[in-house]
Amino acid sequence: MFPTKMSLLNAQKSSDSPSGPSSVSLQVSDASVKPELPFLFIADLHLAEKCPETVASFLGFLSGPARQARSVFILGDLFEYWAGDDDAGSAFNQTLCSAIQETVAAGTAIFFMVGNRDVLAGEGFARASGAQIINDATLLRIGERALLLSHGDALCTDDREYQAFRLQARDKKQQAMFLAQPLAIRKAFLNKARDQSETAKRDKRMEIMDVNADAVTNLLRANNYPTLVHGHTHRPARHTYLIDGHRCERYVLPDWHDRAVWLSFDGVEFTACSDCEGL
Ligand SMILES: [Mn+2]
Repeated sequence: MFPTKMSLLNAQKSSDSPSGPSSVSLQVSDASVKPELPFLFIADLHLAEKCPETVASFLGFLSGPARQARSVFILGDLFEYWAGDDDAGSAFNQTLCSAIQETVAAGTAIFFMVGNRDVLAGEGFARASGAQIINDATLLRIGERALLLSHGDALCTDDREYQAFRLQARDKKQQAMFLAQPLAIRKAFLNKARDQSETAKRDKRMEIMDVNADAVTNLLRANNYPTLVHGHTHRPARHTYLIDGHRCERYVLPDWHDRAVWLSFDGVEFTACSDCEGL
C-alpha cells in the first residue's frame, strides 16, 4: 500500500552547529491528486543559456516523467546562477518558470531548495514558477520513512575556504547589499565569480571537495537516523552506514550533462533512472 501521508519539517541541525536545533512545520502543500505516484529527486542541473541541451532535457523531464510523479524535489543548483528575483522575467528564466508552473498546474507539487549557485532564488522565483521553497535541510516524512533532503554543500566541511564563502553568500545583510546593485552588475559579477570558482576547484584536492564523514554522521544522528538525499558533489552513489546501531543510507544525486537524471522513491524503495551511473 502506497503511503498517502507526507509531511515536511525543518531538519535538526547537528549539535555542534552554532545556530542550534530547529523544528518548525513548513507551510507547504502536496498535490495529493496523485498519491499513488512516486516522489522524484533531482539536483545540479546548472541550467544556463549556453547549455541548450540540458535545458531541453529539463523541459522534457517536466512535460514527461515529472507528470508521472506525485511531487518533484529540486535539491539546489537548478540554475547555473540566479542574479536575483528581479531577473525572473528574463526570457530565459521566464521560459523555465512557465514550464515549472505548467507542471504544477498539471497536478505535480514541485519543491525547490536553493544550492550555492541559485542561493538568491526566493519568493519571486516561487511566485513565477509555482514551486514551493523548502529549507536546507528538510526532513520529509513519507509514511514510516524519514528522508533528509539537503543540497549537500554544508557537509563539505573540509573545504574551509568554501564554507567561509557559503556563510557570506547566505548572510541576509550581504544578500541585501548585493541585491541593491543594478542587475547587469550582479550578472557580470556572478559570471566572473563562477569562472574563478571553476579555476579554484581545479587546484583543490578531490577529497576536500567531498562531504566530511563526521558531518554526515552528526547530521544523521541529530535527525534520528533518516535516509539522506543530496547533490552538490556530482558524485552519484548510494552509501550505507551503521551509526549507533542504526542502518542509514546516503544517496548522492548526479548532475545533468545533456540528460535528465533523477532518483525516484515509491514510499518503500528508491530507484534511479537508467542513466544514473553510480546509483
Ligand atoms: Mn552546488
